[in-house]
Amino acid sequence: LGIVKQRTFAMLKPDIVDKMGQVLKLIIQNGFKITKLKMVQMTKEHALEFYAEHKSKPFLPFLIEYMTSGPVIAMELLADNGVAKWRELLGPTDSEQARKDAPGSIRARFGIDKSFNAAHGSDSCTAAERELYIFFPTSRIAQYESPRSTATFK
Ligand code: DGI
Repeated sequence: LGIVKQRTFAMLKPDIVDKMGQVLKLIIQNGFKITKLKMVQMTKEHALEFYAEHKSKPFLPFLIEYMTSGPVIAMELLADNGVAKWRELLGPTDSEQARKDAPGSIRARFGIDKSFNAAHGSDSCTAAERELYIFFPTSRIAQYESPRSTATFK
């Protein structure tokens, strides 16, 4: 049923925070509105909650250590078909694969491999709501809406 404005959760992982200018420019050039943004240092508990679906994976301890190694940039992005559109701009999980299959993607350009892959994106609207709520819990009471965006949030 047509194209719908969607919000999604995006995050720049600790090792690319120093390149945030380049990445934010790319995000804006690709038609996203950045409707929320903050830099935050995740605690171990915070990271474990965020990656709860991976709790039995062998790489979880490594992932938690990486994600808590420095501050991240957490964002709410808004665009037509925003969830899928952001996953597309991100590229495949493994940055080495991304350089083969999606050379213009963020993971191809800024990531290293499947462990250090530059950025995160929600894989569904349900995941986006859960993840946005972890990073922007006050949005439930403040209902912030970007003054530049009159679109209906889905
Ligand atoms: O949704 P994605 O971030 O693309 O991928 P995911 O939900 O399957 O995995 C979450 C993160 O966990 C991913 O961004 C990087 C890390 N990861 C996933 N698979 C592997 C991995 N890390 C290592 N070291 N090995 C993996 O196979």
